[in-house]
Amino acid sequence: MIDLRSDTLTKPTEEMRKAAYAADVGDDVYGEDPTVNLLEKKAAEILGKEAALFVTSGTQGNQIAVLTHCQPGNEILLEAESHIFFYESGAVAALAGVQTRTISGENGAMNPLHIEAAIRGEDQHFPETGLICIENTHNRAGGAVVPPSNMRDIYTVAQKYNIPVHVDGARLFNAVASTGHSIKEFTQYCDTVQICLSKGLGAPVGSIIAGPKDFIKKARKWRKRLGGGLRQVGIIAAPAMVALTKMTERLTEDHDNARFLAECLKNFERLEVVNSVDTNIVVIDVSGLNLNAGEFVEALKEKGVLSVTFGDILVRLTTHYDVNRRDIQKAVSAIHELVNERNGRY
Ligand code: TLP
Repeated sequence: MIDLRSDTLTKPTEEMRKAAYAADVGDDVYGEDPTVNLLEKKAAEILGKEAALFVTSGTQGNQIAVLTHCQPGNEILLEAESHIFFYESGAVAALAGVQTRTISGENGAMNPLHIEAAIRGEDQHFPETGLICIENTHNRAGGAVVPPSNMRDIYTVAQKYNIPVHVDGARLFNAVASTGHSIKEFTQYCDTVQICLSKGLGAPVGSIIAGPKDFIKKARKWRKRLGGGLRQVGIIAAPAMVALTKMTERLTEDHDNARFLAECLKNFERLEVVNSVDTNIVVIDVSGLNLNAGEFVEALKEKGVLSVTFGDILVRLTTHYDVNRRDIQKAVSAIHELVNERNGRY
C-alpha cells in the first residue's frame, strides 16, 4: 500500500528509535525529565520565544493555547476552514467555552481588514474578542503557505486592539522549507505558536507550544488539567528532538514529490488539481469522473493507494517521509488506470 492519507502516518526513523531507547528520563510533572527540558529549551530557541511546552498532539497544543489565552464567553477569530474550527471536534466550545467567528480566507490567508472589522467594540451585548488564530501552512487550503507579510499585517491589527495571536503551525516548517524564509520570520508575528513534530518531521508523538514565560506557566497548568502531564516522557521527547533538529530541511523532498504528483495528474482528463501545491499536499476534484470523493478513495484503495476525502468531490493526497519518488510514480500509474477505466464508461 502507498499511503498518501496524511503525513501523520510517518513512522519514527531508526535514529529516533535509538534516541528513544537511550533517552535519559525523569518525572516530567516534577520538571525532572532532562530530555524534555532540553527539548523545550531548544524549541523555544528555534521558535524565538521565551519558553516552550511539550504536549501530546497538535490538537492538545491548540486547545491549551485557546484555554490559556481566553475566558469563557470570549469570541475567537479564525479562518473558516481552519483545523481548530473544522477538525477539533468542537473542542473550543466544549472545553474553553468560547464562541467562534470565522473569517473566510484566500489560500488560507485572512484579510487583516476583515479581521479588524470583526473585532468587537465595547458594548454589554458583545462578547470580547479573546484571540486571533492563524493556520500556517493551511491544511484545508491544500497546504498553502500564509506569507509572513500577511501575518505581520494581522499582528499589527491585533496589537492595536491588544488581542493575542496564536499560530497553528502544525506544518510551519513546511512553510519555511517552501519559501526559504526563516522560522522566526513567521513566528515574530504571533504571541504563541504550536508546531507538530509528528507530521512531516516524523516523530511518533508530540507537539510544542511556545510563547512568553508567564503564558507557558499557565499553559502547563492547563496541560495538567487535561491529563497531559506525563511522567518519564523523555522516551518520546528524544525522537521529537531528532524531528526538530534533523528533519526540517528534508521537507523540500516531500514538496518536490507533491509538485511532481500534481504535474502528472494535471495531464489526466476529467481530474483537476485544485490547490497551488505550495508544500506537501495535493487536492484533486474527482467529480469529472462521475465519482464522489468516497467512491474515488475506495476505488484507489483497490489499486493499492490510500488517500482521504476532503469534501464531497475533493480528495487529498499528502506526501511525506515514508513515500519516495518511486511510490509516487506507482500512485500516478494507479490513478491513471482508474481514470482510464472511468473514461471508458462514457
Ligand atoms: N491534521 C490531520 C487531521 O486532523 C485532519 C491531518 O491528517 O492533516 N493543526 C493542523 C493544521 C493539522 O493539520 C492537524 C492534524 C492538527 C492541527 C492536529 O494535530 P494532531 O493530529 O497531532 O492532533
